[in-house]
This record gives sequence, C-alpha cells and structure tokens, in this order.
Amino acid sequence: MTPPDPTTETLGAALARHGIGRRGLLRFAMAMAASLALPPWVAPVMAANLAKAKRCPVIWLSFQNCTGCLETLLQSSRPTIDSILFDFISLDYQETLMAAAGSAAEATLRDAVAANKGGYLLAIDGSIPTRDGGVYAMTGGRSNRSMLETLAADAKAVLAIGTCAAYGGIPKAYPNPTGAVGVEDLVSGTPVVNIPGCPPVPDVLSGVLVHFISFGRLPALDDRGRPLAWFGTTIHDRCYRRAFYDQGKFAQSFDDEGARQGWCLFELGCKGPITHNACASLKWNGGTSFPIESGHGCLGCSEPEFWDAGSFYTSLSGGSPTGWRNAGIAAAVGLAGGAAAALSARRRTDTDGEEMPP
Ligand code: FSX
Repeated sequence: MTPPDPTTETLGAALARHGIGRRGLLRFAMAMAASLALPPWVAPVMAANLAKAKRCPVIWLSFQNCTGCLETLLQSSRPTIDSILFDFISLDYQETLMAAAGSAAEATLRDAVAANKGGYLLAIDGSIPTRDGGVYAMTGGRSNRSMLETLAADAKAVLAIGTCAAYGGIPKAYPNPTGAVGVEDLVSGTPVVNIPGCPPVPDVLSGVLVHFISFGRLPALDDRGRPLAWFGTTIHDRCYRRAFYDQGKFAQSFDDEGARQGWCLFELGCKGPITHNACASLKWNGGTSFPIESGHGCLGCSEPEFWDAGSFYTSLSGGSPTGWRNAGIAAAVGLAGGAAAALSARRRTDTDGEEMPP
C-alpha cells in the first residue's frame, strides 16, 4: 500500500487511518473547546476544521535549558488523539529528537525554513544568552539570539515553551552570567505566545496547537502573552485545599497533623495565590496529581520572576518574600484578607510591626 503523502493528507484522513472517526474527533473537539473555555457551539466547528486541516510545520529550537520541557511533553499521557496530533504537526527540526547532526542538521534547518517560509510555527524552549554577543550558546557557529531573530521573522507565530523561553527562567537567576532573556525580549513583529512553567503543563501546548490548527490563529492571551484559558486564574483559585484556607486551617510543618489532614500549605510558603497556571485543573501525569496534591507547596515556577523570587519556604504573608512583584504580593494579601475573619485569632505582625493578614 502506498504510504499517504504527509504534505497533502488531511487530519481527518490521518485520524481515520488510526481508527478515529467523526464522532471521536467531535468528542475530542468538545473536550478541547471546554479546556480552552470556548462556548460549546465551537466544538463542531473545531472538529470540522480539524478534519480538513493539513500538517502544520513546526521548527523547534532548544536554547539554554535543562531539556525538562521537551521531556515532559514527550511523556504526555493524555488521549492518544493528542499524540496523533503531535504526529500530525510536521516537526521539521528538533535537535534533540532528530537523527541528523552537524552539517546535515544545519541543512535540514535551512530546508525546513525555505520550504515553509512565512507558514511555520517556531517553538522555542530555553532562554537566550545576550551577553558578549551571545557567545554562551551557539549552534553551527551562530548564536541562539541570531537564530531566534532570523527564524522568528519568517514564522507565523512563536511559541515560547517553558519559563526559560518565556521570561528567562533559571538561566536568568542571579547573577545571570550569560545575560539570559526570554523570547518576548527579543522578538517583535511576530506574535509570541508564552507557555510558562518549569516545566510547562503539556496539555496547554496541545491546546494551543489545536486552536492554531483549527482556526489559524492563537487563542486569547493575557497581558503577559499567556493563553487566558489556562493562565487567567491562579493555582489558589482552583486548589482543592482552598476550603481549608477559607476555614483558616493551615499546616505548620510538612509532617504535622494539619499536613496529614491535607490542610492548606500557605504558611509553609505555597505560592499558589500569586501563581497563574493550570496545574490545579489539568494536573500532571495524565491527571493523576499536582505538587500541592502531593503535599508540597507551589513554587511559582510559571511566574516571570522565577527563580530569584522563590523564597520557597517563606510564607507570602510573613518573613520577606523578596523579589515577588509587589502586585503579586498585594494580590496574595488581598486574598488573605478575604479569609481574615476566619483567621482573626491568628493575626500576626510583619517585620515593621504592622499587622498583616495571614
Ligand atoms: Fe527551563 Fe525547559 Fe525549566 Fe528545564 O526547555 S523551563 S529549566 S524544565 O527545560 O527551559
């Protein structure tokens, strides 16, 4: 049997080859539309568009990172249709995954850009070093910065995958010896979507891709370039321990009776109140759990100031949450204020002696 031509085969035909018919695609579209916070009537339109869509060329460059982003995306265990979608995108260049190396890899990149000029998605993971002409990360004699600026100019959109690519992340941590920055600091004129998280939630990338393949554009973004559907609320807004927060029940150590009872981890330094991400709703490992559900407070890994602003085990309402943006702290204090009545017996003072809500 002649293998299908990947440049002309539609997604509907590709799915049919995998035994997924119209009804299966509609079910998938309904789940995706719900995840994207789109109204139900969008699902049939999305399914019809997906069925007609062709392969979406993606060029993926990895810069200063730990490879955790790619690793987590490869380990995504969500429905097989997701992986079929990942198969369906044409991943034309990805250094870590491709067999080619050296000049053959460089030729692959040149060919992929030439064949898809103006029509590919550029996926970036890792931050970009800018100090000393960008010499701290080079590929084939070109700095990562030069590669990004050249390839972004010919892309339909840039996906900044992970906190490093979005905001600089761990490589940007003090003293930031390489002058690391995020994609948004260097790219203008091409739309950029930030998918932060260290690593990011894999299903968010699937959702962004599905939206782009279905409608030819990115989903709605917030003022930090993040998809609103998943970053429009905080971890705290969706946290299953929220009821304990509202009742003023806080674990005081990771092994006390409160921790055993699943009480709120706010006083142990959880950054859920100022962290925007989908961990509490989509969860990890196929929806099994997320850090707070596993007994550890949120580290705020998807926020722009991660890592330096960590102060991981210092409560937002006590000690010195140095580095977190004032706006974030104000938000946390505001949230804490909402629970003030329940917590009035436990009010405390900050270092200036001023009374603070817990
Ligand atoms: Fe950064 Fe990603 Fe954290 Fe690691 O590519 S967002 S260090 S999980 O690998 O860039």
